[in-house]
This record gives sequence, structure tokens and C-alpha cells, in this order.
Amino acid sequence: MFCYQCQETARNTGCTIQGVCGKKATTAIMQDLLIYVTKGLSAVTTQLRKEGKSVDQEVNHLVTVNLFTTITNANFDDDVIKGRIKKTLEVKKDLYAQVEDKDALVKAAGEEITDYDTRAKEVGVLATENEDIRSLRELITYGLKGLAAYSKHANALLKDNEEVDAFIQEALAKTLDDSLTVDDLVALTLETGKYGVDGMALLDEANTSAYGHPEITEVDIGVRKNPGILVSGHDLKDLEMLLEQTQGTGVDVYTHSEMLPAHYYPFFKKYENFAGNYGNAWWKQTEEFESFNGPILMTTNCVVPPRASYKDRLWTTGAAGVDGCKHIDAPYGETKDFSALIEQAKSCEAPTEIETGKIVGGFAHNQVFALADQVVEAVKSGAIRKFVVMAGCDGRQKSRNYYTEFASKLPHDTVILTAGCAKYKYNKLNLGDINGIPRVLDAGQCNDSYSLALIALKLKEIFNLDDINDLPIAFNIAWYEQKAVIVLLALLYLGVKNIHLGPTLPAFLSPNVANVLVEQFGIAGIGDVDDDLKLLVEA
Ligand code: FSO
Ligand code: SF4
Repeated sequence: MFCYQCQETARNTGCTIQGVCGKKATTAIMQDLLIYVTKGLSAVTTQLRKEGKSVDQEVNHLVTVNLFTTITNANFDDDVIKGRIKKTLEVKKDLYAQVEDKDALVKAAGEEITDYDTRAKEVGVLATENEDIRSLRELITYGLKGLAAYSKHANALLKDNEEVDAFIQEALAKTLDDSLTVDDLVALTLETGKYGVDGMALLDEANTSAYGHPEITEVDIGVRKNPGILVSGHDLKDLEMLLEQTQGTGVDVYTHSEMLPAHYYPFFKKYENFAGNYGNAWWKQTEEFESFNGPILMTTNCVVPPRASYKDRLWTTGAAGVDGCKHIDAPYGETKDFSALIEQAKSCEAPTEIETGKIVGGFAHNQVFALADQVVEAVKSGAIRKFVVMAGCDGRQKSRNYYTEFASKLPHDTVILTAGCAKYKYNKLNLGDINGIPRVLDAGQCNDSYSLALIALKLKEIFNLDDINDLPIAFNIAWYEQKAVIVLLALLYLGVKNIHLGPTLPAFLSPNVANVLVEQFGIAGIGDVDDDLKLLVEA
């Protein structure tokens, strides 16, 4: 196996024996094959569109779920992945027969595969020999995985954007096209960022039209006395279905990690058993799931292979999967039946309290626009000197303590804008407020980085600036997996320069590709906290 798609890849070069994330080699190579056949299918659908034929929404959904399944910490179940390969090959074969100009297609489009193990070992990342082409192909593929995940969440709320799907497929097909040069692929990378913005906008629209606009909300981080169910991941539709089905059962529902921002949506506030948030970012789950005592529902990536002590309490849905854990699903638009999970909850003890207090969030675009006068006044008076975007991911590595230290040492006239699970590195530090504006403004999940971009664009308009980079905003972003890649590409597309990215730069960037990012966009790594504070705040 060879996988280097996330920030925790072994020795920051690549996982080759098994994943640091717990992914086995057998799973890794099947994921490679799933990506390969999905690219083949995408070549077919792209050609069909060129020939003026339409592609079913079901095929679009097959592509996005396939990509999502291979995101870091999403799916550890080999049988599920093999099933998806089989299904993809079947759909591809049918559609291939409809292509008129078969000569226009790459090999993968018409390829029939029966011996999965053999072929899987031939089609991985290292199959591309030129390291710059490989680097760009992977950068694009990872961005598309993130975009597919966001699309899938919108799809669950019955919102689709055919243009985004068509782009995902076209770009996937292009990563198998040997005629594309480094320059072509750099251009495709930026175009991926453009569709990243569109994909996040689609999800934002889907979430806010279903659940209202996030608003300032205090979230309890303690526990109640009833048995509970813990919901993790990003899928708000799953949460809604679970909350509906737990009414009157005596079972409380808690959010975990990236599900915390669900509390900010007005819609969910009507559920009295929607208790609070339990625990921290994804990587602490092995301890926190143990002490939660009740069932846990993983709605997306963010799964750490479970300990035996709670494995029978871990359930998955959607693209998430763990060998030996129960999985609940239903087609888009239909209700998932969570009754077995709720039954299990009733027999469990209430959660063990691990923290007490409250955290505040809900600063997505609508809420911040409502506070615009106050914010602009604070900037004009000098009460706020600078905003620092510290969105992104949290992770296991000790080097991420940098972000806690950076946040706590930031001068008192600075405000942190955040989204994603990176916030758990500093959202319980009580950093205070500036004239009533909290110093940590949490917009929501990683996809709500879109809100941060809208806020920046709004400020640019208010201050009448030509360039987003003239705003008093610095970017110090933490990344871990492929959703962060699409967020980064989206920011680059929007013209944001001088983003600091850590705790390490991606291993999949070859020196030449990294240079392009440094020279064209001013991307930089992180350094010493005090030096970076000077660089980012004083400048
Ligand atoms: Fe991932 Fe990052 Fe959203 Fe976290 S991009 S790691 S769990 O912020 O959340 O999916
Ligand atoms: Fe390694 Fe990350 Fe790939 Fe897991 S997802 S195998 S940790 S590079």
C-alpha cells in the first residue's frame, strides 16, 4: 500500500505498511481500486455529456459516495469497498456501451476487472511516475474527495448541483489523462477551488434552508441523567432523523466533534432531549466514547477504529463504515430506521461527565452580518486590530499544541475566526471578548469555512477595498484530511494569499508543486509561535 493523503501520514512521507489512521493495507489498496474505477466511470460520463446525453443523478451520487468512502477515517470495511467497486464496474459497463466515440476514452473507461487484488496493486498513487504530475493529480483528487463529501451532505437534503457533479467527474477523468501537462494540472487545481466554493455554497444553502441560519448559541458541555446517544460527523439530516425518532423515548442526544455546530441552527432547538456537546475533536474519541456509555452514531469520516470495549456501541451510516459495527442506511429522501440503536441506548448508563460549562458559537455569515455595525465600529476604533482565521482540523500530533499556544498568546485586540474541528485546540480557553464580541468566533463545521470567506468578502466591501488581502485578516490554518484540501483550494480560488498551513505541509506536494504554491500564493508552513505571532499579527 501507499497512502499519503492526510497530514498524519507516516514520517510525513507515506503510509506503506498500515495507516497511522488504522487503515489496513488490504483496505488501502481496495480504496485505490475504488478511486480508479470511479475515475474510469467518470471518463465515461464525461464523454456522454460531451455527446449531448444526460447522466442520471444516481450515477452522480455513486461517484460522490465512492470518493467520500475513501476519505481519511471514513470507511474501514473492505467488503463495503469491494461492493462499491463491483457496483461501479457494472454501472460503467452499461454506460460505456452508450458512448459513441470510444476512441476518445482513457483505458480505465472500458476496462473490466475481475481480479481485484492484482489490479488494486497496480493502480495506486505510485502508478504515476513523474512526481510533479503525481503530486498534482493527487492534490486534485483529494480536493475532489472533500468536494464530494460536501455535495453528499447537500444531496441528503435533496439539493444537487449538476454542474458541480459534472466538474467532479470531468476532473477525475483528467487525472488519468496522460496528455495533460503540469501547467494544465495547475489550472485544473484552481478550477477545483472554484467548484469547491460552489459546493460549499450548495451545502450552506441546503443546511440553512432546512434548518435556518446559525445564531449565537451557548452549548452545554456537561451531561444529563438520562441515557444518551452521541452523534458524530457532519450530516445534519441524520441528526434530524435521530432526534425525531428519540422523542418520548427518555433518551438524550448529544453532539460530538464536528456535529457541535448543529446546536447553532434554530431548527434543532425545539428538541428538548437535544442535550449538549460531549467531548472534543475526533482523535480523542477512543477515551471519550468509552466514558459516554451509550451508543455512538458516526455519520461521516472522523472514525477511529474502535476499542473492543465500545465496539458494539459504535454504529455507522452513510459513507462511514467499520468492519464488525452495525450500519444503518436508506436512500436519499427516505427515513433511516434508528430504532435498534435507540433500543440499545435505553439499556445503557447515562454518560459519565468529563467536563462542565458552556461554549459559544453560531457565528456563520448571517449572524456576523447582523453584527456588522458592531464589528466595523470595533475595527475602526482600533478595538479589534486583526482577525486571524484559524479554521481547519485538529489531530493527534503533539506539534498541534502550537495552535493552543498561538491562540492563547494572541494579543487581546485580535479575534479568531474558526470553523472545523481545529477549534477544540482553543475553544475552551475562555479568551474573553472585545466590546461584547467573543474573541473566538466559531462559524461551524469545516464546510462553514465558506462563511468565513463570505465574511471576509463582506468586510472588503464595507471597507471599500480592491483586494481581499488588504483586510486586517491573517490565515493560520490547520489541516488533516481531504475536506481541508478543498477548503484550501477554495480560498486560493477566492484570491486569498499568504495562508500559513500546518502543522506540516502536505507530503503529497512535490518540491516543484510546493514551489508553485509558495510563489503564486505565498503559502507557508508554521514556525515558532512567537515568530509567527510577530509575522501574522504585527505585519
Ligand atoms: Fe475533517 Fe478537518 Fe470536518 Fe475535522 S476537515 S478533520 S473532524 O475539521 O472536520 O471533516
Ligand atoms: Fe496514512 Fe493518512 Fe492514508 Fe491513513 S489516510 S493510510 S494515516 S496517509
